[in-house]
Amino acid sequence: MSKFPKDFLWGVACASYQCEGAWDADGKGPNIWDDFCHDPNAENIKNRDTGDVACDSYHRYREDVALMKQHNIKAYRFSISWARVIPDGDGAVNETGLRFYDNLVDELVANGIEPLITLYHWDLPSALQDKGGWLNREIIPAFARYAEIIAKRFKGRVRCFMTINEPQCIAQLGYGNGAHAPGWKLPEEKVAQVYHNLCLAHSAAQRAIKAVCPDAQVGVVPCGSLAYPEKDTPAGREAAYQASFNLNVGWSFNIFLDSLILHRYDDSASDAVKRFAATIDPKDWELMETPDFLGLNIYQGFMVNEKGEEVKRYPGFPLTACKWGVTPEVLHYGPMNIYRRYGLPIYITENGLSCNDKVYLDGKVHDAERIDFLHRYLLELSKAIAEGTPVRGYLQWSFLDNFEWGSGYDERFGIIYVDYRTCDRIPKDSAAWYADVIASNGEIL
Ligand code: GBH
Repeated sequence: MSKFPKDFLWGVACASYQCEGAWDADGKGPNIWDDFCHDPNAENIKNRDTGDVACDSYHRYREDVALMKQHNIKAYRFSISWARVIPDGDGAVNETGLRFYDNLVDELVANGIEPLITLYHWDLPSALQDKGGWLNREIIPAFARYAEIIAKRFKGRVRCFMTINEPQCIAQLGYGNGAHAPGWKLPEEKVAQVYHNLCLAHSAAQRAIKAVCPDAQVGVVPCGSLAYPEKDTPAGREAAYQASFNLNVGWSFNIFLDSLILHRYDDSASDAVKRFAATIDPKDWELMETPDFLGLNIYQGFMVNEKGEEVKRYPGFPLTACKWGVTPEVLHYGPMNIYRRYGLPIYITENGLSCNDKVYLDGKVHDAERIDFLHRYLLELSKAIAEGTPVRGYLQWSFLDNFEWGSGYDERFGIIYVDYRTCDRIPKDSAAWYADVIASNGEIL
């Protein structure tokens, strides 16, 4: 018997700024990542890399979809560049930009690949940032209008919409420590305001999409740290659950999801967050929309003992190229614990790793490390499913090597290698392996 349900959605993911290129083509407006990368006064990105060309997916999407089809991919999660569709964020629609996504969706559907749309994967139109970006509540109606425009256009062709990718990164990296665009460094209470506005924006967008497409599934895609137990005992599991939802660990899923779904910040919140929470207009809680599903981006977790204390990694612990821990257990306990807390169906919307991939003497890209990583993580995910967690799909990050934000092109997460000198694509060994996993619905694992 397969370890995965029979209609399990096997796919891949990517995001507009990271792969499209064509940064100023066909009427697209500037966005905060264009500005952040082009900033003449600061080296915000490794090697001053930019997404100007990236993988040139804007022009090569047909080739990409053909490659997906060749590899049995059933679903493609991509994001829409808001400024390509509405150059200033809340004004006129750029029909040419919208047509690019039309063509992409048609190409996917024609090839039997389900399109999953993310509305916002970090590339805010610059004109909206000039008005305060996610710190200003005026962004909420602008985001809802954008969602409505997209829903109208893709009604009947797209079943699954995701509003916001990783509110945690937007708030903490964009507005907290400034590592990501727009590069703002604000005090914690302001960052809490950003989180709150993101919850309200998700909710307004969800309502807008549902009004147009009542049958659509609308989700949101948070991230954060998740714990897994040192020992698989009841006490160990409980400790991992508690440690995963401590608001004070820095990166937490629940700083966003508790307020969105449970309408509260619990006692583990920092004083600054508590001060902000006390200022929330109680009517705001009534505006929060529970998503139909949660998209989880999960890369690594941390181990805790039965007392809930973090267990330090041993010397020489397995790491990926960008030094993230290889902790497959997080795909077992992570989704289980998120389900226990929120009770919503789950898609793993991102999981994968960067490797120091290169073209070998034989012209191929041998990424045994990626195959081993994905194999281990998928086996652990199957345990969560066996224990009753409703995981509907798994989207590997990423299909193509692409622009990895502050790390530029130094990190390669793809199952397809991209030679950035030519934008040529070379499927890595992991792509063939993943094709076999999909063809067998995970049976070969
Ligand atoms: C995602 O970000 C992005 O959505 C995607 O665009 C990006 O290319 C991809 O991942 C690869 O980086 O993991 O416990 O240390 C993930 C960014 C999420 C990394 C939170 C750090 C901190 C918690 N991050 N994470 S933990």
